[in-house]
Amino acid sequence: MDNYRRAVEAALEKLLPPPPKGDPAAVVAEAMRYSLLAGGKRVRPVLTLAFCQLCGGSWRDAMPLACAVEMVHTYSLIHDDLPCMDDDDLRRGRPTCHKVYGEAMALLAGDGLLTLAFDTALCFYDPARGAGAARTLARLAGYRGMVGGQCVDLSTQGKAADLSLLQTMDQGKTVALIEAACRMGCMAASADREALSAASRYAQGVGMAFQIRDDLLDVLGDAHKLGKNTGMDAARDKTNYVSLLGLEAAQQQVDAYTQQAVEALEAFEGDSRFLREFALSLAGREA
Ligand code: GRG
Repeated sequence: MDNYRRAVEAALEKLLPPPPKGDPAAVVAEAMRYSLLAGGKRVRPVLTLAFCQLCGGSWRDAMPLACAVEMVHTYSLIHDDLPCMDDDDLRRGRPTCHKVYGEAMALLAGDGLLTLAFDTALCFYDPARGAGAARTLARLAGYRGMVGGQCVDLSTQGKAADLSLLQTMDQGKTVALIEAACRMGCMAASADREALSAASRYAQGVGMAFQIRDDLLDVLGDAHKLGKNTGMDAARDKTNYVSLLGLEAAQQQVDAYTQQAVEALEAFEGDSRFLREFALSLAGREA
């Protein structure tokens, strides 16, 4: 885990170096770096690297695809924190991008990261595989994936939502990008269809568990450890798994989805111990 994370940090720094003096895009580049290099758990890029390794590739080869997913994720966090969305002032343990650079620049920093993500994915050493992976990322991050989930989220604010609507929202907002991360790792290793669909099943389990654990941490978590404010769903009158099911049943759902992810790994011949442990550790995460 530490190896993967360290390598991701180094690769991101290289892909988005400090702007040279006099660069007309210096402010937006600094705002992009401010959010991208602020830490974060790097869950999505680690999944890309680990799936590449599991499918018989060398994880280092998947690095551009891993970085592309993290760039899309960071753009979504910057935009999600804007006053027109969730209006948050703390992210990754720092003031949010718009608090430091202003709303217009934060919007552009998100746009800059989203487009840099595709530039990066398309620089994969095998152009056909790079294009295929970029398409997967576009589809799952787009209006039928993460963007669509965010629309459902906005529409539920202040209104009652049932379990089925919550699932639709979380499939888009959270699972879709995690699925992109897992599938892109398989694609980097030229894995077959069976592997891709098992990676999607793993992502469904881990993604739903990750989101429900996030709902639990919003109630039980420590804002300092999380690097973001807690109690936000209740303050915004948003329905989530905890408000619908209660704490205990919500954690049971986390464990059930995690088990589903672990079972999906049986389809792979390679050594899946890392991805198994990763899923289990996310189910009990504190941050
Ligand atoms: C603005 C298009 C657009 C989408 C926003 C990602 C997102 C959709 C909203 C952020 C809020 C949220 C709770 C999303 C669900 C996914 C999630 C739990 C994101 C936080 O991811 P972590 O915990 O964050 O991996 P770090 O900072 O560790 O990378």
